[in-house]
Amino acid sequence: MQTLIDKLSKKIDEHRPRTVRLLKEYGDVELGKVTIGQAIGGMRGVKVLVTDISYLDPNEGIRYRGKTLPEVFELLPKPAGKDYPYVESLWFFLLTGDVPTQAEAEDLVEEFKKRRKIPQYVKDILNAAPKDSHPMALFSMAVVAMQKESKFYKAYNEGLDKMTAWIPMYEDSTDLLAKMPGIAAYIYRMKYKNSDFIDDDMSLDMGGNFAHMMGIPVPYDDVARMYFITHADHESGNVSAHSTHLIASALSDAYYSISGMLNGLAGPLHGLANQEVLRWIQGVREQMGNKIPTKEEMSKFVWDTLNSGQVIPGYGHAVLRKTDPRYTVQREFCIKHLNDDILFKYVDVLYQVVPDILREQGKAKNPWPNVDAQSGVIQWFYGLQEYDFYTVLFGVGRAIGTLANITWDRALGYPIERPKSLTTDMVEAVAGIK
Ligand code: HAX
Repeated sequence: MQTLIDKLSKKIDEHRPRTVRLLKEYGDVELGKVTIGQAIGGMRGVKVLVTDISYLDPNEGIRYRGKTLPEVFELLPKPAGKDYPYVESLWFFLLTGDVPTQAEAEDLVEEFKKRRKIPQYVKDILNAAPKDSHPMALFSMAVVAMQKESKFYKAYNEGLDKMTAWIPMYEDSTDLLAKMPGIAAYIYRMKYKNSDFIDDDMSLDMGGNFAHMMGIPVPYDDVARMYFITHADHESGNVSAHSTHLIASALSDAYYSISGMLNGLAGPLHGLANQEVLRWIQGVREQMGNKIPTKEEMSKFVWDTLNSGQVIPGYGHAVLRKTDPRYTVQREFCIKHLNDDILFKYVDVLYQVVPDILREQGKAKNPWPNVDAQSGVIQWFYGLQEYDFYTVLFGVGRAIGTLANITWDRALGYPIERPKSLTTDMVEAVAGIK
């Protein structure tokens, strides 16, 4: 673990002068302009965030620290005999940009184990929640309940030093990340398995222990590793990443920030889309009486959905303009492991018809599938069929990237966020209407 914090410290020292120089000497250089369309239209494409942890190219898709997802899967150390890397090793990679050695990854796995015990009061709070609370509301509640553990908050109250503020942020982030899979599994067993909880197995890494605590057998451990890594980061402007960054910019700690991140992720246009995809496919399946629809039959379902004013969940994207590589890695997983699965066949027929239909409809700028179109089917196949839980899985994954980002935010001293708003009168005046 010392290796990671030492390495990170060195990286931060090397990086800081670049940010300082850009601010001091080039602070007035324009990165772009802002149109009225962007101000009213959700700030699409406005370049106002700086991060080195991931970059989303509209035509290529996501790269973490310059690497594509298949490269990340290939490069990061794996547990013996497993196909997918230690999730813990992604934490090391996203923070430092360096691929950890097998020994460094395994050290980190041990460090995470020391931090993953869930406080009893969190379990008590979850147990006391209404039985029909959404799992995302429970997850957010559990995370914010742990705010009292914050080392950053404590350091702030003792007089925070700007140069070292990233250290307690890093500590909180590691503590929280280590606990999130266990909390997720607790929520799952409480809500859907009659509170028949399964104890932590200290011999297992994050992915392995998560599968164990969920009560889902091998190879679900590899599914969990693949899923958490695939969902970890998508640069900084999406709702979950931006909420985390925005909240942390007020010097709120990691617990407040990640609870807010989960609230944003819970929206149906963002992370909840994976649940919506499954709900929608199940509706089609019921109507088809389990028969795999022809392309014509599926097209009719898609048009009916569009004509009723709904979006096709799992399709479209605010930035991407091609098939999401996160969809592709999961599709390849499905072709290898669940090629005969009926729901995968539904997803496959959808892939054949939806892009053409969305193009014909002419509204969506991107007719291609995103990450959420495929992920629920994999979970369903391995027995996790309570689809309103799916966004919780996304939340565990997304915490990795967003926590790495807010650790760097503190390291680089990013200030409180405060864009400017105008009134409609003012915008009309700029437009020359008034
Ligand atoms: N089905 C039907 N219509 C769609 C569509 C879809 N999948 N995607 C976009 N459109 C529509 C929009 O609703 C919008 O219509 P209006 O002009 O009537 O408002 C129009 O096409 C233009 O939208 P856009 O510029 O292409 O897309 P946005 O940047 O505004 O929105 C979304 C991006 C992802 C929210 C959008 O594509 C969508 O609603 N997709 C379905 C929900 C979904 O899959 N969300 C998950 C996205 C990935 C993610 O964040 N995961 O967490």
